Amino acid sequence: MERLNHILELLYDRGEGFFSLEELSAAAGVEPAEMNEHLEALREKGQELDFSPDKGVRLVRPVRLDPHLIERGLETRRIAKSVLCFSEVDSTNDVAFDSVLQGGTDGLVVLGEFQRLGRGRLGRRWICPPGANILLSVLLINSKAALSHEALTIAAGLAVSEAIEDACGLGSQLRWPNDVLLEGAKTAGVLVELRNISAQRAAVVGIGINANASPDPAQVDMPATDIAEHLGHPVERTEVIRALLARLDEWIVTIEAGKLEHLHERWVARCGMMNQRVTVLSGGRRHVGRVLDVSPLEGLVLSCDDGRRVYLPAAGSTLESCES
Ligand code: BT5
Repeated sequence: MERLNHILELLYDRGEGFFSLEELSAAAGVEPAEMNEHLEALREKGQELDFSPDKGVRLVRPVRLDPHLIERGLETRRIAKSVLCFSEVDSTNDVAFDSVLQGGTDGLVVLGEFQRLGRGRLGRRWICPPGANILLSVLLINSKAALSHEALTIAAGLAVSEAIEDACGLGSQLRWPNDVLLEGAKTAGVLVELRNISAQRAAVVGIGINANASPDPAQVDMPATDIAEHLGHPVERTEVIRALLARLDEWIVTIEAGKLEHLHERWVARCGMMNQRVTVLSGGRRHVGRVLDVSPLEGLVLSCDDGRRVYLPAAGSTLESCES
């Protein structure tokens, strides 16, 4: 396995370039006669290989998600010590919760190439074609109470926005409570769920990012886009995921230490909603007013048209409109 990971790493790091079979064998410390067997094993793991009679072999980009390529050299403190990649699941959030009873450890990262029953918030669906995008869940168990639904939701959105900038150089905006937008169209969404499982408090941070494909406009109720559309070329999901895990890890450690001011500041700086007039449906009531703030503890702070000041939690709230 170690040898196979090494070969995968060599091919991945060469990008669009080819390796002759001799050069690859020498770099990996493998007999040339054995190389075909290893390449076949990589194919069985789902990687697509491109063979050229004169140039040799290379990986077809973007590559299939692989735990080794995601984990290697990642310097996180709390999350991503263990990464699992599945071809098909109902929902990565469910896999993360189910793992608690099967010894799944704190910080476990679950990735899926396809979700049969991907979900959004409040019973909505998350739509995603197979093999193109990022469907990721992080399991957090036995956290201190500070790791609240509210703080995790905004931290995850911010981490996605930062990761898109780190890995792709694109600036994105945040729309409370859980959307990341590129030029006003939804590119990513966050679904945080909390459950008690055999006396353990488990939180799962679910994140869907449209990396290389957008949903059919007829299937969504607001404009959607993907990173590749804005870059003008396909995006290597592995790089976005690595940047996301590094950023999310930082924010989780920060909020667990109770340092929420920084999160607040950075979130607000990327959110175009401050002072805007909005309509929010929350807990069955419709609130119309001007946005005063977004608090990592109390949610959206709204100065309502009827003079009331309300605090609307991320869970159970939907932004219906925002007028600039
Ligand atoms: C969200 O819900 O935006 C949270 C999405 C979380 C998805 C991740 S994927 C990994 C993990 N496992 C899961 O099962 N879920 C999480 P919400 O704010 O309710 O937005 C849902 C709405 O966004 C839908 O009703 C559609 O209108 C729209 N939508 C669905 N799929 C979309 C996509 N791929 N891109 C943009 N918009 C989409």
